[in-house]
Amino acid sequence: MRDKNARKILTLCLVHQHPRILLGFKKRGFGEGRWNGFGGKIKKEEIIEEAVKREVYEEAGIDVSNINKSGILEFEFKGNPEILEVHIFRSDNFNGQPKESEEMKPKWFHIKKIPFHKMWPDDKHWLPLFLAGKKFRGRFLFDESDNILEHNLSVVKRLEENNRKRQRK
Ligand code: 6OG
Repeated sequence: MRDKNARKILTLCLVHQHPRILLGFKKRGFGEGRWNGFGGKIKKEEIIEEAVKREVYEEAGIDVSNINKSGILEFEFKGNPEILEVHIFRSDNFNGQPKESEEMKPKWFHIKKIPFHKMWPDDKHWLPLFLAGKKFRGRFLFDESDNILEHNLSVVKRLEENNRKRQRK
């Protein structure tokens, strides 16, 4: 057994068309006021790739066809037993025009001008690996003010999935 903590599986997708990347400004909910990729929870009837595509469509109004998993990160907040397991995907093409939704305001950024100071603090650690086309796994522990207390991050050849049953909300 890995752990007894509650685990929430989430998706996060970034469209990377070198040298630009599409981010969304989160207007409400968890991560409000930060730039991030697009994503969220997986519905009961969905496989993870379906959830990735649905979330990108709902939040940015575009269809991503080609998606590849880049990383799996675990996030924990001190004093909270819940583990967020975020599956990060890349896409290099899409159909449609990015448009603002109730949740996100999409915008292209040159990869040299990524607004790290207005993003989750973990992003500056793994986004360079993502942009370099690497696959990675890691874990971040945050305090109550979203500062990183501990972290580890490694490049992996393959992203093996765990066998355990996914716990869904
Ligand atoms: P909803 O709750 O809106 O989905 N997410 C994180 N992304 C980054 N870069 N760092 C974190 O560190 C994150 N925690 C969660 C996953 C939340 C969205 O935010 C991502 C989802 O795409 C703590 O349904």
